Amino acid sequence: MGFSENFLWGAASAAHQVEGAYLEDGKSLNIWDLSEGHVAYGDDGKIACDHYHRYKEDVALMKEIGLKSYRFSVSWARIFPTSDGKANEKGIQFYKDLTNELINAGIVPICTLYHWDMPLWLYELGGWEKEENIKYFVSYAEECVRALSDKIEYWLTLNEPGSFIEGGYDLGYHAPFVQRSKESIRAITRITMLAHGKAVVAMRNAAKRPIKIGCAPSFGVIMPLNETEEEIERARRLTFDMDEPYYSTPWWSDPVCLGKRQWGTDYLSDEDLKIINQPLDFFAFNCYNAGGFGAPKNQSNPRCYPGYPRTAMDWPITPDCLYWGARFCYERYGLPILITENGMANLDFKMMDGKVHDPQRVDFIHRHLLGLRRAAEEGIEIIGYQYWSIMDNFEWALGYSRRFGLIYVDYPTQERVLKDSAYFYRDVIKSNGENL
Ligand code: IFM
Repeated sequence: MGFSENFLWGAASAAHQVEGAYLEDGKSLNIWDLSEGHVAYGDDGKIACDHYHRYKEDVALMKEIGLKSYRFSVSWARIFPTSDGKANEKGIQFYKDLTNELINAGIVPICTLYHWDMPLWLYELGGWEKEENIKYFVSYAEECVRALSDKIEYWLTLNEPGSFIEGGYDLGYHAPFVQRSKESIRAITRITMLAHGKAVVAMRNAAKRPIKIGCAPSFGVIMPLNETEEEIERARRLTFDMDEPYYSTPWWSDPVCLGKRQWGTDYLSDEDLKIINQPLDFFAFNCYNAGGFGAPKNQSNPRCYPGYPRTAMDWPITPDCLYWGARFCYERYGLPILITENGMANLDFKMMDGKVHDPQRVDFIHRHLLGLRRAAEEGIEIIGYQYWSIMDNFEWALGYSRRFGLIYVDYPTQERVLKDSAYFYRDVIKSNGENL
């Protein structure tokens, strides 16, 4: 048995990376709208892929690729442009329209609530650094679910909490571009975990019908160097190792999914854990490669040699990461697996024949899906795979200089061109992965 019958073959995006329309229909500024001086080439997300205006054309392209699902995020500042608690009808309408368009095209919507674009007003009130602000996330989650749960079954609370805390508050290269002490980072971690837990409860209460909820942390699995039991156990242990606690998989997922306190006993109380550890319907994760290439700590790495295959992000290509990631997470968390992001940046351009040939991405997708299919064949319950990204977009601090899309975007004209990988993915979807 390979991929399940209703496997959610999809692709993903995030509001700030594709929408543009940064001040339209009542939207207010978010923390990434003030990225001047922090983004390569002075790029910003004001227009991005203009998806806000072109969503119909984009959904038609998704249909052409044969997507069964599409993961997008809601722009919080479109729904609540100020702190006054009044939802912006025009903002909500956009997501209703997008959802209807998807459903009419036979595409299952998967909605992420927070993909890094905090409203500026909330940041000015202390953002994730103030516990009393949790209520704003809860109201926002409730509002989205009330408005959209008749059509949307799959929900994700936070995208890659490890990345936005590390990038935004520790290293400072992502919005809000600040650097805080380790003590503050612990407080922010606790507050975002509580926000997740409280939102899950509120979402289930607000839903018009039963909904499925997960969270989308990033995951750096450690892969075994061979498949002996001993080596597999070593990799499993290192994957969930607490020696390097910050932003590792269990740092987030053990409290959230197991109700277990990690790296220190002081900052999550028993009461906190009860709030944080809400039942989830699936374990989602974003995975681009294996952390440390699977090498034992402090040892030279046989997998890391000069000229090792890498993407245009300089990230190593480690296709078995999806197999080991799905396997280890399924064993540990016991929930069906949803891959919410996996993909590669490539040096794509439109060629003389007017097409975008991206053999590296075709090969990347092919190899990663073979690993995922192996996991499915071994009985791991996997409900879907979302390629990152549906289209080239605003890659945060790197601006438009990195292209991850299945669809090429020519930014000056906003022309879209399906890349070879989109046609390859279409055939994979058509055969439910049997052609791999
Ligand atoms: O573009 C990002 C996305 O927003 C979050 N996950 C990683 C992607 C590639 O860097």
